[in-house]
Amino acid sequence: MRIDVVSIFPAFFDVLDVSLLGKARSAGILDVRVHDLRDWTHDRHRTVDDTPYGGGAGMVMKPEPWGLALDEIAGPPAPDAAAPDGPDAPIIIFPSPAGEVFTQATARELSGASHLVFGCGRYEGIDERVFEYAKTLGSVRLVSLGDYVLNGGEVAVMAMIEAVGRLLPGVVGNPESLVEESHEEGLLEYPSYTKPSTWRGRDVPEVLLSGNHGAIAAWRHEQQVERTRVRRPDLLRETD
Ligand code: 6GU
Repeated sequence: MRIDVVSIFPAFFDVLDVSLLGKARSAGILDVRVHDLRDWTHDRHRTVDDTPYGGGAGMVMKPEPWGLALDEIAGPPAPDAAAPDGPDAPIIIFPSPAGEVFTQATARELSGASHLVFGCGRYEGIDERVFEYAKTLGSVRLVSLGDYVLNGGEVAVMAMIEAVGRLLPGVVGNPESLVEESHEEGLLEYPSYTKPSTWRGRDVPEVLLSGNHGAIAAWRHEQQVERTRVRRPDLLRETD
């Protein structure tokens, strides 16, 4: 999978070189390219923002550098109007607290694509015409991590890249661990224990030492349902 990231703080993405995703990059499973939006400016100050039309607080990211960056990374515009939806067209993702919420289902969906482009906004946002223009190059999604506000999209995009990247074949050693974890089956993960069987006066639940695989599976499922009911009742309602 190829992933392009456009940001005015490319250094945020230096940590992609470490850990599991670093290995996926060296193994050639994940080709991540991080770009500095200012490389597509042409003035002496490498300006990427300006004051908002209509007034109001803060600054808005100018459309011109974004247009040039997207042309180079995701473009050129397809002569055929249907092409942006074609199988080779990139998915262009703009992290935004005003977007659809990113879930494990979103990560699964994006992990099937061959080319993702992330456009990280800062300041009060990006000129709205950039989103419309991007639709001529690929399929566009505005995606939020949840109902709180970050200063910019970079941290959100790091989270999305990790959630998507670990689903690519060969990135996580044991594919079974992907199926059993939280959110894959609409439930939270069951509790885990390791040796010693007694620690500081606390015992590991008896059933886990029983060797009875049926009873263990049933107990784990019960724990998943109970935890989900207590911590995330909204997840249970969704599967009704
Ligand atoms: Cl994707 N961006 C920003 N700036 N804030 C957020 C977010 C994204 N998701 C939650 N908060």
